[in-house]
Amino acid sequence: MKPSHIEHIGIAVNSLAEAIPFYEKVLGLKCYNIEEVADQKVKTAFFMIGQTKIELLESTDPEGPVGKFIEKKGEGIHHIAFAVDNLEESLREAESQGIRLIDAAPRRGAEGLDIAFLHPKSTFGVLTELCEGNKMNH
Ligand code: CMX
Repeated sequence: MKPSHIEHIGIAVNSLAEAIPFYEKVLGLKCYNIEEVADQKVKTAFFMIGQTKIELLESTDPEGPVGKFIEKKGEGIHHIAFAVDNLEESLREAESQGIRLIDAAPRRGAEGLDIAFLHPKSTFGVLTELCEGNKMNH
């Protein structure tokens, strides 16, 4: 599928308000967007660094994916997202290579991207996201 770049790295945090100052004041990045993704039960904050974004994820529900992750593992890297040109075809390719899909078909994620997740148990412990869509410049 040849991803063009790492679109974003998702980092689970207890609190956006507490984590954002590290990225802004210590690293000197700018938070350009805060967005709630209701169906994923998260609030997200985005920073751009080169072609890649950092996506901070605060859970809005302990039973959501990030709530469960933090409960079990604590704060930390939650997923890595690769930008691909044809998401549907990339999913079929991964499936035919024996990768377990969390999303059998693309769905809409934060920032208007089409996204789909591959299960960490078939990707060596890293929750892997494939995404296709707008190339935003911030
Ligand atoms: N990275 C690595 N491993 C993870 C993981 C993660 N982010 N989340 C869970 N796991 C591990 C669990 O620790 C567990 O391992 P063990 O069996 O060794 O204990 C295993 O995966 C399966 O866990 P599970 O209890 O069966 O499944 P969960 O209910 O915890 O769900 C997952 C895990 C990945 C299927 C679920 O979180 C999911 O569907 N994620 C995709 C959606 C998502 O993460 N959305 C949030 C971000 C949205 C956004 O970016 O906008």
